[in-house]
Amino acid sequence: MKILCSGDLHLGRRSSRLPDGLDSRAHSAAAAWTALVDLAVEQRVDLVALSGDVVDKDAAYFEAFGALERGVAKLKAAGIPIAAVAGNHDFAVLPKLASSLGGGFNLLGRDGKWSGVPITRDGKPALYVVGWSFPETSGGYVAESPVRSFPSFRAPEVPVLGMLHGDLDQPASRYAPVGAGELRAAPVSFWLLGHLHGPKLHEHPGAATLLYPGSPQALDPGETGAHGAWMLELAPGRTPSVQHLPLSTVRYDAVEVDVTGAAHFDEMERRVAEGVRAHVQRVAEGGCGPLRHLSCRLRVTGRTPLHRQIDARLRDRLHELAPEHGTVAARVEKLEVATRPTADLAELSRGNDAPGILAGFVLALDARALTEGHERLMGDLTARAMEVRRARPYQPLADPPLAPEHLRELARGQALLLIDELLAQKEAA
Ligand SMILES: [Mn+2]
Repeated sequence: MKILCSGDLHLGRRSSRLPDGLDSRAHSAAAAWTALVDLAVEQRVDLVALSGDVVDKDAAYFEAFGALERGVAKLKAAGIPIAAVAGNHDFAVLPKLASSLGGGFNLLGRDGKWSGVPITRDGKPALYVVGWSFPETSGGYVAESPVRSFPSFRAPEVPVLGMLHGDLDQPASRYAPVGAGELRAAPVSFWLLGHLHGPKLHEHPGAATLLYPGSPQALDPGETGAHGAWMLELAPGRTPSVQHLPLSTVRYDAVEVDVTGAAHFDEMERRVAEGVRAHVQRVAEGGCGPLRHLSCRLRVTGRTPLHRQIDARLRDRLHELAPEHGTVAARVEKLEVATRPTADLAELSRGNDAPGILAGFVLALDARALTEGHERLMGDLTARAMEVRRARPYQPLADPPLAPEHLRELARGQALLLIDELLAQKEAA
């Protein structure tokens, strides 16, 4: 049995925070659903399974329902049935739609009551699908685990696919909290879950796999990484196999670039450009399907004397940073500068303020020329370090004793951190 799995489509929504000039309809949940349907027909799957939040709560009516209707009609014409459950977004609308979509669209678990449907292949039963939906009257909130009311039934000879929209291992959640343990105790071969927009696969030896397929179209910068659908193959007596198939035209990623040591703007900009370019290349060459737009949240880190000017300088030029690789174009959607200054210790040590005194201490440590005051400080520090070591929780770590070399490194590191902190406070003031 080949089953194309998806969920959290949120039909009616489009990928957010794209640059001006991109056709947002091409980057919509509806467009990804259309691509998913084409894939199902092309791959001659036996079932399309949708784990809830198929339609967004605030959906654009015609975009969502028009696309759903056309996709379902195309699947039906190809003889491919659909199994779906309702989530906390479409608890009210999906049951109504299911009635108008007619046979072939199987909404399971209406009114929060588990129900199942046999799926045949070549006229013979080949799979049993069992599912639970958010009740129409729930308002999108269910505080108890639906698995408590899981029916006791004699496991059929064929594999069983379980479907449910809910929050895994979050007992306090109001969105149908379920435990991995209770799911795996049920006579189900594979669980298709919904609610998380990022894909998540939970495999456990000798027990059912749990899969959050994630939205087929990435919709928000918080939903990083590859998005698509999953091809599941189930056969009696065989371990289920799943494969991620990229479908999203948009991908959101966090990209970090370290500019430590960059002494000139040219060098800093070269490193940033190189970091983003290398990321696009990695993604584009990693098998990214129909991906067109890579939206990056750029974080610049490291120690550099340019520290204070980087933000203004980069922000001005970010629009010029638009590397492409193959069919994928990248843009920086957001910039975070988390660099630190390279403190000039000799310069600092001329001052009589706290950073100056700390800088003098670090220089004295490096030169192994401690003043009397420094010696006293090291003495205090050693005593404090020994006290911490003797504390009960650290007993197992208390051997070997602290070497002077180690203490010096500890003092040096802490002094540098403190200098950074003090300078940052001065800057912010
Ligand atoms: Mn949800």
